[in-house]
Amino acid sequence: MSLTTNKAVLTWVDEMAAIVQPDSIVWIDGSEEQLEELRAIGCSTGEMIKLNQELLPGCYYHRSAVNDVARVEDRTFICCKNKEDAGPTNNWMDPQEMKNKLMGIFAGSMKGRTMYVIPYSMSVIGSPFAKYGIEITDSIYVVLSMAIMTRMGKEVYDALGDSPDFIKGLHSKADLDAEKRYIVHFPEENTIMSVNSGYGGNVLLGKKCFALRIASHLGKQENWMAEHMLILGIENPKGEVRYLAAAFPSACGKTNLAMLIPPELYRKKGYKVWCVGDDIAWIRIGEDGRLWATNPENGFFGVAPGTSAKSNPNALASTKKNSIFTNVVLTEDGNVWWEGLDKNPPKNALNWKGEPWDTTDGSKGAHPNSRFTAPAENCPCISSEFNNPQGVPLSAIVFGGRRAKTAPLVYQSRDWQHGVFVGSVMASETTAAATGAVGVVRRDPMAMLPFCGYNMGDYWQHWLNMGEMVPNKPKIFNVNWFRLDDDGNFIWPGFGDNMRVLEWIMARCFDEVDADETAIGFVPKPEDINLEESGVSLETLRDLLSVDKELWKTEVEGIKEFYAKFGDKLPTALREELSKLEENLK
Ligand code: OXD
Ligand code: MN
Repeated sequence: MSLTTNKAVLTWVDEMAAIVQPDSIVWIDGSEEQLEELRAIGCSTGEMIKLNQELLPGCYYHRSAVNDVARVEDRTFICCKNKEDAGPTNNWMDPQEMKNKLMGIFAGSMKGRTMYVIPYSMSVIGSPFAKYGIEITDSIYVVLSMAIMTRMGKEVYDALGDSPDFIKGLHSKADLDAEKRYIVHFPEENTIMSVNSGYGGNVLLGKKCFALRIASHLGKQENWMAEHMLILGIENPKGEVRYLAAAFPSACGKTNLAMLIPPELYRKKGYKVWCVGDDIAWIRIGEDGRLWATNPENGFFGVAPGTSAKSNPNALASTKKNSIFTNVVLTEDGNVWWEGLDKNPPKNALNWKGEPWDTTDGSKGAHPNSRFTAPAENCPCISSEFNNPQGVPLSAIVFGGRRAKTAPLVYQSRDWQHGVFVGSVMASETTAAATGAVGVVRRDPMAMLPFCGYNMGDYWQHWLNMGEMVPNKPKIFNVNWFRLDDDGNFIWPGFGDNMRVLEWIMARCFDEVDADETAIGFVPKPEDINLEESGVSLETLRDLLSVDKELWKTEVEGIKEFYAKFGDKLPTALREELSKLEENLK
């Protein structure tokens, strides 16, 4: 029975059902009874495996197909009417042509299956940030995961009322045929279609597809921002909490930073770090003229390998109940394991493919992109403001990447416009750490390269415009935890010690500390970074903060080449900033 009388919802669900032809339709209401029923069905078909409920209460296991374990950027499309609106960094196809192609693939794809209709909200239902979506899917794994990752259930229909203002998402696993796998966005129609995949990043449509690609396009029209950023609060010994949002490309430790545990010396003084979000920030202008941010998600979809009691105890604790594990090792006693969890790989376990797995053969037990899907409320350091409908006020925005030599440990932009420039040229290098060889530079502006739902040049202009609209702007910084010495070793300890840098960033935001101006922006006076009990000498810190003009001249050439792709869409302000940098390096 449908749970709504909303005509736009009913008509769209009817139309989609006529195409995919399911045997039956189930309207998801979000109740525990219904979810429990779906878990039982999922377990009976093998789609889900119930884990040891004493060790991991409420936890389940899932495997995706062997050819379907990651986001597929080459098969991800932005289909707007004009190709130029998608820009040089997105795949594009004419919307009608794409729909014709997709309809051929979706036709009859749910024959013999049940179609689930999931109502969900990104952000707290009814809050100024909230946007609603409906996802149609033939996967129980998707329903159960959406129940963790979003605010899901019939309250969404109550909030939506008669409005046609919701994001339509159609997903079918179809045959899991990699050649016919498509993740497609129609930003002008608020529609997402995903087919032939069952991997979370491609099928939990609230996440990258809606909360970043579609939402970035909405934000441009409605004067707000959807960003690939973590949000955290730093509580100082006076009990004041100051917030920052930070963007890093995938695999730069975003979840670790979001859940950072300060070094003992800071904890003793009363410092705490609170996690508001680990992946996505929606940012709006508050009535007080500041930028306010919320995490639109309700859970974490984190990479399992490398997550341990040492690297990220908060993330690990988050997975101990009501979580779903995908493509990790399944142990004999219904527990889970992955590389980097501890040094005791289990015996008689099954690897991510479901095969008996023996550590002596040298193969990995968990897929490197295996995941946990965990409720945010499980996180020991979740912010008390996580559910605040107004979000949290941002004092700082931080960009970062993985650079072997070029970028110093931290620097501050001179102003908002310069900060947008710093974000627009963000990059990571693939480093062969063992040999110290420096790899290829991949530009990933604002960490949004795979997630911006429109022309990146227009997106930068939107950032610049937002700066004009916000009287009380956050300060913009860049960090690099990954500087290498000549032998290829990391110089900065990272992890909890990154707190020392965050402390300086906040001190700058509140005019509590001075800085040195360099060609690229402001860097800390070395004595202003607290090195007590860090094992890092002042000499090493000086080195970490140094700006090598010759390397930056090479960087300028790389930026010019990258910017050239955007033609007329490159905002003049960014062209100016590049000239300024070039001038400063003379
Ligand atoms: C993610 C990503 O999965 O950025 O969050 O790839
Ligand atoms: Mn991400």
